[in-house]
Amino acid sequence: APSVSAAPARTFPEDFFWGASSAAYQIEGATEADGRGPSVWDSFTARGRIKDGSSARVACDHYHRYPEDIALMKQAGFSAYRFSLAWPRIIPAGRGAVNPAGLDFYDRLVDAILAAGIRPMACLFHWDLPQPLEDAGGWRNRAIADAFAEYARVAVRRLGDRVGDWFTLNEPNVVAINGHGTDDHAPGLRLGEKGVLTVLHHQNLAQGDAFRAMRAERSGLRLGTVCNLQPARAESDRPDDQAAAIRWDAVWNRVPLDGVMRGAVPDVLAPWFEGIVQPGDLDRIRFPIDLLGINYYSRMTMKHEPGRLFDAGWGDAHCQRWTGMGWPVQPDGLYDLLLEFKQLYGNPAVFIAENGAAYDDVVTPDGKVHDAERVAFLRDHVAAVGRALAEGCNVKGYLVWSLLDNFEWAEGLSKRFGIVRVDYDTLQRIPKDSYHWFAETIRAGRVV
Ligand code: GBH
Repeated sequence: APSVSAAPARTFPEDFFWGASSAAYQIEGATEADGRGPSVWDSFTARGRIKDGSSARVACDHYHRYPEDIALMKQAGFSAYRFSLAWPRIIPAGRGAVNPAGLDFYDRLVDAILAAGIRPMACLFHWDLPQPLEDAGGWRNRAIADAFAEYARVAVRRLGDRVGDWFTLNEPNVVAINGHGTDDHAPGLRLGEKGVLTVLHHQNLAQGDAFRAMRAERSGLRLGTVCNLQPARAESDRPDDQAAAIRWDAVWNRVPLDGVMRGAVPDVLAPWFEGIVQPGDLDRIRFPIDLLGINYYSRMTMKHEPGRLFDAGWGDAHCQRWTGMGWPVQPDGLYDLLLEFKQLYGNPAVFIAENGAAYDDVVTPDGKVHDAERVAFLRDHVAAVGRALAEGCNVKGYLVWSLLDNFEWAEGLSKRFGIVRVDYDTLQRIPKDSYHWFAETIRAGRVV
């Protein structure tokens, strides 16, 4: 007799896309191959700023091993993959001469992704700024907008026939704040509030120019950007803590979002923006994007703390669960953020462009990684996305950070975010339990 038991219902629609995100500098290695120029992260590393003393010189050697990595994606049933293009491979001096060998690599990569039946999503800037541009003032210099738009045009000209989804920046707030405010990311500056907002504003300008350059170069592309959004809470009801949380929310979340979505800067930051925004800038910054990538890791709990940027410091999150980065585990923050975004910005299409966690994984004697904490983290966050979908949020996909363990910026190789372990001695890939869990969830279309 035919079985009467039906499979449990899907919670995610058939066309919901699943996969992973990565960044060129974190996985490729081959930093001196085929005419690549130096980036600010090579300089930062050379200055001894990576905590475990490691470098990205080899990293996952994805530059040579991408076929194996794409096979892992295919096996897990990925329908999408977001990666970044290395500006220093494509235009080694940041502006001017194009390096054909750099473009050739992405050409091969894109063809391999497509051959695996996966949708390639390209991001133009995931932090590896060409060092010669930094020497010319980097993001502090308004003129960088021109160089970025030119780079965008070059990339789309070569790859736009096969890559339909283009993203400009990854987390401009982290570049501005960690790179130019608190000094823990390249280029390693402490510029104060005005400098941080200048760097944010110039990224917004460069992004606006790049959108228009890409649109002019080729029609029919889906254009978007990727923001790290962390809902901000005050540590207490005290008015000065509340005000600090509002200021920090404005810097962290609103400047990037209100820039592109509304062509606006938050009122609460007006005193610091004095002299930075020139006539016409806001029209250049605003752009009707097709798809917004949201990176979510946790909420922010802020308090009034004089002497810190914008007089805002990190408060006690009152959380019971923490990742190996010391970040609180707050899946409800993702649900709240998606609902708030829907309400504030009119429910445009979004996807989760990054979400994941580092833990101290252990390899068992038989070569397995039972990363139960990562499985729980991902399960809770995917479930939060499912609840937001059920509330009508326009979420199109979910990409995990990351497929592979990789070069975690200032933390070096010591922090592992992958659902696949990378043995940095042999470069062998070992799928963790979380990889198998993710594949199962993709197949079922619901959290398993
Ligand atoms: C992303 O940035 C990057 O895009 C990616 O390259 C990186 O490898 C990945 O995440 C993992 O780090 O102090 O507890 O409030 C992450 C940006 C900003 C996320 C700060 C965590 C602070 C958490 N991060 N945020 S907490």
